[in-house]
Amino acid sequence: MRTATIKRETKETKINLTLNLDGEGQSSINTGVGFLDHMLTLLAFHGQFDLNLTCDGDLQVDSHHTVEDIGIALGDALTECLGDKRGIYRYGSFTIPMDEALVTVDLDISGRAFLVYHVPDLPTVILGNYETEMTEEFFRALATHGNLTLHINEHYGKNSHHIIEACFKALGRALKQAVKIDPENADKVSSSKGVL
Ligand SMILES: [Mn+2]
Repeated sequence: MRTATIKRETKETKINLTLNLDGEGQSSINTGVGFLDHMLTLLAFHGQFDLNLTCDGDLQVDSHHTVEDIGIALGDALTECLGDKRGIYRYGSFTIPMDEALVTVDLDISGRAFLVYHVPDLPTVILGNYETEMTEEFFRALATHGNLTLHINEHYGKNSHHIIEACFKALGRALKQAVKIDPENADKVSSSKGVL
């Protein structure tokens, strides 16, 4: 089983996270940010990961530290779960429609952290207690700590909830493809260099 437990504590957030990459999409998530809980539940479901997460963050400030630090913890967990990345398909691409919104996520578990984020149409600044500009910060933290090349492209959309939800669902589906073990190459690293 590819699992990781991350405990991360700073003066701003206290996070406990367990990730099982070979799970069934079950999750128990309590971050104090309802919209983020909703997004991470979808990410786990569509990625078919099991994810348990609690965060006690400084929400009296805003959601910034909580959202960013959860991205860091999840990226660290992904890196730990994947180890030397032997056998994985490595690449994933998925396009998700969510009512009027359409988003594509393309990713490479490359060992080189890079985020391309083209999501220009978020008309709503705050959803519950979640600042929508934190979406980019979450994905940057995840890409950096998960050592992912992550491209997120919104094609169009009007409703901020729909657009962000499409991002998370597409990420879940693309990750599911990329971390899956290729049975024909289960003992090989998917790079001509021999290392990812
Ligand atoms: Mn929703």
